[in-house]
Amino acid sequence: MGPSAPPGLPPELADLPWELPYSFLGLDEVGGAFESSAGVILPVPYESTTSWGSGTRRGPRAIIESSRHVELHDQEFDCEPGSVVGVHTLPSLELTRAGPEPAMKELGRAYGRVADACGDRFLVMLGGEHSISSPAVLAQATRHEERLTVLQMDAHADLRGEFEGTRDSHASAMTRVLERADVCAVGVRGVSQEEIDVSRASSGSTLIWADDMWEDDTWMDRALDALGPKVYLTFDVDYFDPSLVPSTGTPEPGGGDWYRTLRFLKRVFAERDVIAADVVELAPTPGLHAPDFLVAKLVYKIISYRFQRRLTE
Ligand SMILES: [Mn+2]
Repeated sequence: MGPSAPPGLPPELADLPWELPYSFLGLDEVGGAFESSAGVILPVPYESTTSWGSGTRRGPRAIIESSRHVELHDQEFDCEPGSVVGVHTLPSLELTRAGPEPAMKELGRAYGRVADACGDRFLVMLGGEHSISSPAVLAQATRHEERLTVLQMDAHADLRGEFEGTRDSHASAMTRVLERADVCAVGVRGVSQEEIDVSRASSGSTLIWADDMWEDDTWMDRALDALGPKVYLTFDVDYFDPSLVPSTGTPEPGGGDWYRTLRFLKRVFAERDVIAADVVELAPTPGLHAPDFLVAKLVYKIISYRFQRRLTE
């Protein structure tokens, strides 16, 4: 059988020009086998409380679809990180529609079981709206003795007590997390006075303003100083300038660019133990592929940086 022949196919059809498998990077049963993969993708197309633009439930599919067209070769590492480390794509988790609270409970339990099954593998959850991050962080927090730091790449602080009647909103995602972990938010440029007050009153909260990211790179040192040894990375794609990623619910002008962001992430992964990650809030725009592709490549870079030592050996 050819390397990308769909599983279960009659052998006499194996040599037909089948498309790449529907999986992250289009890896086949061999390159993306769970057993041998160091990276695992968990799609969670959950959307319930998005306040303005919607469509994040289509995010995971757009990221995976785009990732099939990303070049496996990475010139930074001069190899194919995806082939070297292996990336397995799980099926999408379909959470209950009975409301935000039962859905987040269900996700917390499911995520915990996935994390257990993954063991040392690096788990990357794809959203979906940002509220899915807190059950994942809380599940990871119970699995590590040291207090985690959440590195939150985001235009927003998400520190509201509750938003539109629910504490399980994307806008209060980090309020719940702060009870169990420290949070360093990078790229922030759209916050309420209430959120600034919450952050200032909490020793575990650090805000790195997008406004401070342009003169020089000293913000990278301040962010790294705020990170403990174990880090959970949550990446809300509205962190990026909307000229790069307009496909998101609450786009804010300013924000991260591509190379500066990669430089920072590479340092974070080199200098801290990043135990898991999520990438959320992509709301694909029909006919506009560049943002989907950027986010797919970002996820690939995140996985590559996680294993940068292995790739440069
Ligand atoms: Mn945001």
